[in-house]
Amino acid sequence: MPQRHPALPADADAITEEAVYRDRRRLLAAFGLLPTLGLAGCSEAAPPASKAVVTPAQAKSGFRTAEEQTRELDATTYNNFYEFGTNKDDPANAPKTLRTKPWSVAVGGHCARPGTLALEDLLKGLPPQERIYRMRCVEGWSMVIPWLGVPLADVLKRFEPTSKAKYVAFTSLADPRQMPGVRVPTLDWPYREGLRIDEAMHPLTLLATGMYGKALPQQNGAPLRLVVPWKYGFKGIKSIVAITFVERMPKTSWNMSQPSEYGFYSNVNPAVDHPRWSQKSERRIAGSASKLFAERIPTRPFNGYAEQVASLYAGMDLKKWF
Ligand SMILES: Nc1nc2c(c(=O)[nH]1)N[C@H]1C(S)=C(S)[C@@H](COP(=O)(O)O)O[C@H]1N2
Ligand SMILES: [Mo]
Repeated sequence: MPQRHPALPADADAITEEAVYRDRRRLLAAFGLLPTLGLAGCSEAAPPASKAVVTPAQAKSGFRTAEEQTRELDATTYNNFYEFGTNKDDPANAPKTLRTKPWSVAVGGHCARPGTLALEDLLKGLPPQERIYRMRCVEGWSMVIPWLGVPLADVLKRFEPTSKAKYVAFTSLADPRQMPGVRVPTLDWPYREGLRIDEAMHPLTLLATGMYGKALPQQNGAPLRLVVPWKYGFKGIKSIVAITFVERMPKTSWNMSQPSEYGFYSNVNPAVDHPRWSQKSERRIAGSASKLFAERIPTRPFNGYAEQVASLYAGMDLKKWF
């Protein structure tokens, strides 16, 4: 177990991150066996519709950061991908059983052109762009990762969503033959995530196919995963097989598992503590700082992307819509 680093601020004393992580797993053991618990996860009321405006220049200023990057070795060996086990090194150590070729994605719901497409066709004509984003896990650690991918908006527009498409729901593969963790009811499989349509269409929202100049490794969500840099890492659903335009706020896995602890929005917010730990600071795993020696730094609203995304939430009480 890592020792508490001397650079820890006082507010981090309440609970060590290792304890947070063990606690998250213990809760899963207690509640994950009850798949119907998810009922409380869907919010009934509709949030205010946003009138967000983000200029191309504003958006672009978030596409990269000069902050020290996380070493590829750390980003590919310290993972959360419960379909391959709940220990941080389980996903990297798992046999390479995920068959990513061929891979197809079913796109449907409220759109004029639904269809199931081979991954190559889904991304046809959209060259991968590099985005260097901060990623902040709800557990209190963060990384800076160079992704390769395409703006989710460019993909979604091809399906011509209708005015009923208020949200976008995403589903991961859940095949016990390819993903050993799916044989264990740690979550109500398949892993599910969702975004409001304007969040999905935001220029920062990336459908990633690679990282560090290469294709995504299995443990990071090959062959296709979501990256939403202003939200907690669990919104970045991996190994996506379905994208659905829906009218109502979709169910999302961590919210289904623990509705009082993980909201639908899950915007990074140092002012809203997790019920069991502070979110004011984070352990930055970057540069020479490995997972064992990373120092804590302050967590920023919207993970430092407030200039680009705060307008999406104008008029919303971010304590209520957490
Ligand atoms: N399908 C699926 N997607 C997932 C997860 C998961 O367990 N299953 N974990 C999430 C969490 S909690 C985080 S922090 C990120 C971690 O991404 P990384 O391992 O590539 O850093 O993936 C997210 N996407
Ligand atoms: Mo996470």
